[in-house]
Formats: sequence, structure tokens, C-alpha cells
Amino acid sequence: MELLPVEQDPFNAETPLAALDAAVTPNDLFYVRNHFAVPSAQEALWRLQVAGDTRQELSLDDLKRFPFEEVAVTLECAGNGRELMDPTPEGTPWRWGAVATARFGGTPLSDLLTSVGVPGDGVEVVATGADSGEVDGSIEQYSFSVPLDIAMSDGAIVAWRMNGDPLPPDHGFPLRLVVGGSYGMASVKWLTSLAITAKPFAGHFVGRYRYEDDSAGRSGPVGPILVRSLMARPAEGDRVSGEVELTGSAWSGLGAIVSVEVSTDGGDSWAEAELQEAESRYAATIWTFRWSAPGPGSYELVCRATDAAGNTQPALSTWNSLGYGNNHYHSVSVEVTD
Ligand SMILES: Nc1nc2c(c(=O)[nH]1)N[C@H]1C(S)=C(S)[C@@H](COP(=O)(O)O)O[C@H]1N2
Ligand SMILES: [Mo]
Repeated sequence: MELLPVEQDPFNAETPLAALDAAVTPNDLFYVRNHFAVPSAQEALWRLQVAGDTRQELSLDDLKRFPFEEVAVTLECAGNGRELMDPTPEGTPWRWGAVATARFGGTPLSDLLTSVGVPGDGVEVVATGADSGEVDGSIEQYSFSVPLDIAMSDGAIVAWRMNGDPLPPDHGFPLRLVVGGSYGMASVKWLTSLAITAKPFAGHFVGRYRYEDDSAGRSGPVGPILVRSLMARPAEGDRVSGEVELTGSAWSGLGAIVSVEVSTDGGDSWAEAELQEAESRYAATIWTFRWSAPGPGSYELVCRATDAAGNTQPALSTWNSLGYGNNHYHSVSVEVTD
């Protein structure tokens, strides 16, 4: 299996659907979403500025003296599924694969923030990366903000390890932020600074990741990952027969996955899939369903998930002008042979 390239410069690529049958995605199959070229980085020279009541400049060695934790987190790009909307909005043409899960290792963001002092009037943490480039005629540094309560939660980690290895260059070497439960744009790669602010941050990218003209009535900033499930197997167009195992991933930024339902008749009837236990509350749940394939013919297999907050997926794609948060049912057509 290989990453499926979407753009070469900057490099953007999807995780193949077939890799979503496992709780953790190998690093070389983890989707890549880069706005700009990967910045060059030397671990020994890397410094992280942290500003709250006081300021600190930390090297990687300094960071490694903070408590170490490993948390499995599913990252999904807010634009995942954009290409499936009709009409297709402008933007990187993601289909299903801008999602993957890794065990990220590093120090809880809350520990770092506490060490500089969290101001009483703090509302957000602004995270900045080392990459920059031209957008709409001006040079922008990649920066994004996270609400303070999310920044202080156990799902926010300043990470230097990914599945037990150093972060690969495309995933933020040597240091990145990982914000479990939030769409990927908040998980700032090549992290150089963290600052607690008393006002909501008005940076370019924060202004861009918004629901606008949304067919489901959503508006405002794109935030928590919406509930979604995808089928890893079988794949579109597969020929199957006999006892067939359907399997895939399901996740939500708003609560644990409590149910995945599967339809083998295009959505007319549904049955419950079996769920594995997720590695953390920020990580995808693997689901499986055994199907005794009936007589030969074409079948449309569909999956849909529900989370603990009662959110479920819409049957049809929801549209908005920037193409965010499309979480409609995933359908896969297969051919049953004798
Ligand atoms: N510095 C920096 N951080 C970034 C980005 C970026 O372009 N630059 N892209 C963001 C977006 S939109 C997503 S979806 C995730 C993707 O992380 P990945 O490439 O490790 O999958 O990184 C986020 N962090
Ligand atoms: Mo993204």
C-alpha cells in the first residue's frame, strides 16, 4: 500500500482506504496535508517559545524533561470529503483519505502552559509553525488557535514521536502540536511557538476554516471532528462471495463511537456492526460486520456511525462553499459472484 498523492507542490496525499482497517496507521501511510513547503529543521537547533504569564524558550532536550505521554489520536482534515460534494467546492480535492490515526508521544500541552503560568484572562492558545508561503498576495506563517479549555485537556499534546519514531518531515519534524477531537488544522506542525492570548486570534487560517453557506445550516469556525465512518474492506468494485467481512474505522470529536450500522442493500435495512475498543477517546474505533453474501448480483454496502452525544451521519453530503465537514454515509458497490 502507498499514499495516494493529491498534489505534489506542496505535497498532499491521502491514506488509502484499505489502511483504515487498523486502529493505528503506519507513518508512511498517514495522510499528508501541507499548505506550504516542508521547512528545513535541525533537532539540535530547534527552539519552542512558550508565552503565558512568563516566557520560556525550550530546546527539544528541555521538552524531554517534561512528563512523557503517548496518546492515540485520529487526525482528519476538515476538507476530507470535499471532492464528494456537488458541486465540488474549490480547495484540495480530498475524497475519503484525509484521515489517519497515530500514537503521538510528547508532553501534555497543559503541563507546558502551566509551567509558564496561565493568565486568568486567557481564552486561546495560538500555535505557530515554521512554514510560510504566499496566500492572496501576502506572506503568511502557518498559525492556528485552540480554545484554552481544549488546550488544557488531555487530548492536546506537544509531540515529537509518532508511532514510536521521530516525527517524519511531512508530519512536523521535530515537533508538532496534536489536538485530539479537533479537525486537523489545529494540530500545528513544525511548532515554534505557543502563546496564551486574552483575545480570540484573527490569523489568516483561523479566518479561512469556517462553515459558510452551509446546506445543513452550520456556521462559524470549523471545530470538533464530526462523526464519520468509512469502509476499508471490501473496496469499490470488489468481487466477493460466501462469508464476507466488512470492516473499517469510525470516529467523532464529540464523543465515543457507540454504534456503527451497516446496510448491504443500499440503505434500506441496517444491522449493527461489532466494535473494538478504541485506543483512547481521541482515536478511531474499528468496526467489523460478517455478511453472508446472497446470490450473484450487485450490492451497495453502506456504513454509518453514531457517537455518545447522539450525533449521526447524514445520508447525503452537506455542502458549504469551502468544502468542510462532509461526513455523509460511505457506500461501496460490490459484485457477488458464485
Ligand atoms: N505548520 C503547519 N501545520 C499544519 C498544517 C500546515 O500546513 N502547516 N496543516 C494542517 C492541516 S490543515 C492538517 S489536516 C494537519 C495534517 O497533519 P498531517 O499532515 O500530519 O496529516 O496538519 C495541520 N498542521
Ligand atoms: Mo486540514
